[in-house]
Amino acid sequence: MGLPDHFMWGGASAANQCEGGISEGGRGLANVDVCPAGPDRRDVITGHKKMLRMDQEHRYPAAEGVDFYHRFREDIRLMGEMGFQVYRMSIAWTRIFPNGEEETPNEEGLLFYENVFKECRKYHIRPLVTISHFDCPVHLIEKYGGWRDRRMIGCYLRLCRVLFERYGDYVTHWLTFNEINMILHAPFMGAGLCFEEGENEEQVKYQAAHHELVASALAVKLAHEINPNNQVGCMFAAGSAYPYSCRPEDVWEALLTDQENYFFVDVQARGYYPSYAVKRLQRKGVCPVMAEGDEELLRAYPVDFISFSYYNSRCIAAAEQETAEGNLFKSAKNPYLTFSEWGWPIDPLGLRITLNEVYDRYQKPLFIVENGLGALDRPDENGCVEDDYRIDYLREHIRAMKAAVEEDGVDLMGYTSWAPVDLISAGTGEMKKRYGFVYVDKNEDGTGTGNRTRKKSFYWYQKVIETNGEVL
Ligand code: BGP
Repeated sequence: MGLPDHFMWGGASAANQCEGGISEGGRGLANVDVCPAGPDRRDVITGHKKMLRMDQEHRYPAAEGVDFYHRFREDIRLMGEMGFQVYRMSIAWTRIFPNGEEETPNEEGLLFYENVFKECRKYHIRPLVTISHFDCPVHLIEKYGGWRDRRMIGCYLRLCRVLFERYGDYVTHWLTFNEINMILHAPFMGAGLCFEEGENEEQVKYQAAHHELVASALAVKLAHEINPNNQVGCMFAAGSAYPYSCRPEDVWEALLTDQENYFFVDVQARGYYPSYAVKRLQRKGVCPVMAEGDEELLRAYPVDFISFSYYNSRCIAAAEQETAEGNLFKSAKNPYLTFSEWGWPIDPLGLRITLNEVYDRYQKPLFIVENGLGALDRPDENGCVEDDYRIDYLREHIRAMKAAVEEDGVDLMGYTSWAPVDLISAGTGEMKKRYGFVYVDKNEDGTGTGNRTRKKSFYWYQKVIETNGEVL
């Protein structure tokens, strides 16, 4: 019993939420840079408010992030101290191709990530690289309208080729798109989509999704061609949909919600559009236009493994119910659960349920690449953060994960919690919604020293890793 020896422990972050330095090193402007903090954020990330430049009235938290761009050595040293075996991170596309379609990549950007990988190597930390974590050059949004245009596939593959060729010595594990199903809920973040008045949004989203799915399959092909040791995974925002009651109508609605999310993985892992999706897209008149050969490509290059984020389960009712928040979208309030300070359900058993469901469905190795608690941390007079609430959350989720592996036989490659060092929230743009084992002295208005301090959970997680999950 116990987790396998090769199980990988670590943490996960995203370039736009931690790096900052957006006008350094020749970097170009990206969609995530122009997502402001505050009340307009929601409309911007959903594509309903077009804002492709920064203005004076808003604050743009990605501009500074938590300064990983300058402090990565310190941050990776802290990860090393916790015993990380894997660090999931993402590449800022515009550091490599500032406008997305230059002939040659930007050497300064390439060097930055090379240095990051070298630093990881010092501590025997293996990078797991998300090629696009809510990331799209603004130039490509202006020119092509983001992923609604098929030409995005070529731009993305140009990035992939450079990454696979340049970093072959450092990286063998890749994820094509972060939370690919979020294109339905945050289409500007997920695909650089801004909607025009009166257009059929669903059609645009599924067309863009199709392009990302083809790009993902072609990335798998390319990764394997360049280095047969490369392993490429998909990544989706998971969390099983529970029926609000045993009323068949509730069960049916829950099934539809699950299918909406599994659709993406069905294509990436099984290699074809599932029949339920074909029928539904046809009925709604929103079938994506496919090019000749797309279906063959999808079939020929499924992913090697499946990764996902899990923060909460969802609860679905056919009739109107009180709602609860959750990772980027709301669902009915589950009366049996407690909730985080941001109103997200807390459901550790839901992780075991999700792991079983996903493994049953695909029979491919899984990787939990995000899980954690966004909470307000209050340092005491000595600057210490006693984050027992975070430890409790993680402990229960890791227990549930272990049960799925040890008792249910789920094949799980590893676990990377979100996020080792505090960073900017994707959903709200807030700094005060913290996930880290390491506290960053930075306030909501951007003030603070940026200094890093170990929280109580830092030492707890260190022990968890040291004992391969035996001491929780
Ligand atoms: C996922 C994203 C992450 C991350 C996380 C937590 O959707 O992949 O980028 O931020 O959720 O969400 P939030 O930052 O909104 O609390």
